[in-house]
Amino acid sequence: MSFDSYKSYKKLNDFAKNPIDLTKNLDVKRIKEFEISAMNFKFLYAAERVTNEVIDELFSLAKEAKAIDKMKKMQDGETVNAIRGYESENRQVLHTAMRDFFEDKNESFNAKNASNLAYQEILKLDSFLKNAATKFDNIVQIGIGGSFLGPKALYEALKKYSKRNKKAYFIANVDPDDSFSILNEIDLKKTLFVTVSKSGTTLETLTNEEIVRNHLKKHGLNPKDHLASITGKNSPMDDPEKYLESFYIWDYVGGRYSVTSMVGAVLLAFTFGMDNLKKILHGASNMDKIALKNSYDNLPLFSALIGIWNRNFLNYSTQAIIPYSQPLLYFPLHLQQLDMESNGKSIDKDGKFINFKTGPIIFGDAGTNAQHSFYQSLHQGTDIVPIEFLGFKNSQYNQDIVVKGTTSQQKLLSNLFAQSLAFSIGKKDENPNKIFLGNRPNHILLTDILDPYTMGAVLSYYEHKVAFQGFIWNINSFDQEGVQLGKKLADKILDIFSEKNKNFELGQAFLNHLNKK
Ligand code: G6Q
Repeated sequence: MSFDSYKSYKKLNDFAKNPIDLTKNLDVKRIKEFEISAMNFKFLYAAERVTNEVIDELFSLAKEAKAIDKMKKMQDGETVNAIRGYESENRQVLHTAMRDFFEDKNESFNAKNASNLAYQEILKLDSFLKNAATKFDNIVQIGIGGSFLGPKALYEALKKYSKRNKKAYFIANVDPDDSFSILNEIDLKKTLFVTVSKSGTTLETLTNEEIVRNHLKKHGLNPKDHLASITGKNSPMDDPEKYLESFYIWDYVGGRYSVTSMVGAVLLAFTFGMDNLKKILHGASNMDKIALKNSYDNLPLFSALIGIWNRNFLNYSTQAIIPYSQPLLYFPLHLQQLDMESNGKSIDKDGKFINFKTGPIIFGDAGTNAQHSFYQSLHQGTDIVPIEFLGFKNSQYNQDIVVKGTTSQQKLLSNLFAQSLAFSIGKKDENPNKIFLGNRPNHILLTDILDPYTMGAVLSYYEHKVAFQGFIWNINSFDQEGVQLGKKLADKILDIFSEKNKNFELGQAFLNHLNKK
């Protein structure tokens, strides 16, 4: 059944004609009541344009769409990455199996899973790092898209937890300035390179690996002693002649969902240690379990429903994600891929074009910095942009000073809360230039501190939020034909560069610009 033919769809549309006016109704009582919590998180949604009736109806919508059943089927390994009746990837979606090693509260790995393929890779990584950690100080991950953005975001987020002298770098873009800026900086003798490509065929990644191999040789080093690969079993990169070790991923782990597989695990364990990797996996796994709960404290489902309310009923086309946390600077970029590549779709799971909106445009930056750039538009622009704020009660380094009566951490959080209120309540003024209309919806995901466990949980929260929205819209959130097209087009135009196909007139027209004086 289509999303827009659910009974709740009609009711929600009626509610949306007259949503609650936050400029009049946001008070202390509402702030206290409009909160759910799970694990170590609070989700504060008083500043969203919802009432209890709207929330109840959104949950009815989720029920009609069988959202939790679908989540369970996904985690149980049903083939949910498919379009019925058409050629499609036709795969299971099992990123949750990459971290399903824990009993609820027990941090140690569960031995009964010892036959699990993912678990075997963890053991392989453990023994590989015992040796690699003594030889290398740096790790350079060569990979792009899903093989880059998530691991980069988590590395930056958790740098504070780095082992002494261990540093990570990333080469993603085929722009030679990306690779050489790093190669010129690092001590090659002390560097482990890991090439990450699930397909083992991505142009940018293979080119950058060649640059690295060439550079190592030029400096008298044997590439084989410095390179490992993370790839699909039997891919062109699964080759013991060329790599110290190959770690495996499987086609049931999508690129943008692969951070907790070996795609992220090798670099994160190298820099932060196996213990911290396990904490990341544990946090993610516990959030996976929350996503199966049939109750309002199913955090990812709640967030997905708020997103659907804003997107489909209040008709907002964008979504800003603003962590008030400098270490999370790169996280919105990962979320942009996760959300937009998963839910930027126009057909349903039966291949029919749909008549409603799907995934919004996602963007973000760290607060308070964002306040000094695009917030102007968010406060007074003609488009309303719903915002998800992330806040942490404590800073990571636990170093701070009191200036004019408050710590920097207090200043950071006060700004977050003040902005949330300003967006929703607005401000009246005689001067039209100083009027803030308010009713700009937002919510806050609040927790204690950005540590490895919490980071894993936040990562999983977003993975499931995106999946829930896809389940409710009945679209396939797990393929990416739009990205595949780019890969094919690049190959075609490269044929012109290599002069195999001089007749490709349009491409040639572009290339002519290179030769013009
Ligand atoms: C992610 C996408 C895409 C992919 C890259 C790299 O979900 O499919 O971003 O991760 O194109 O692909 P490889 O890992 O195969 O090199």
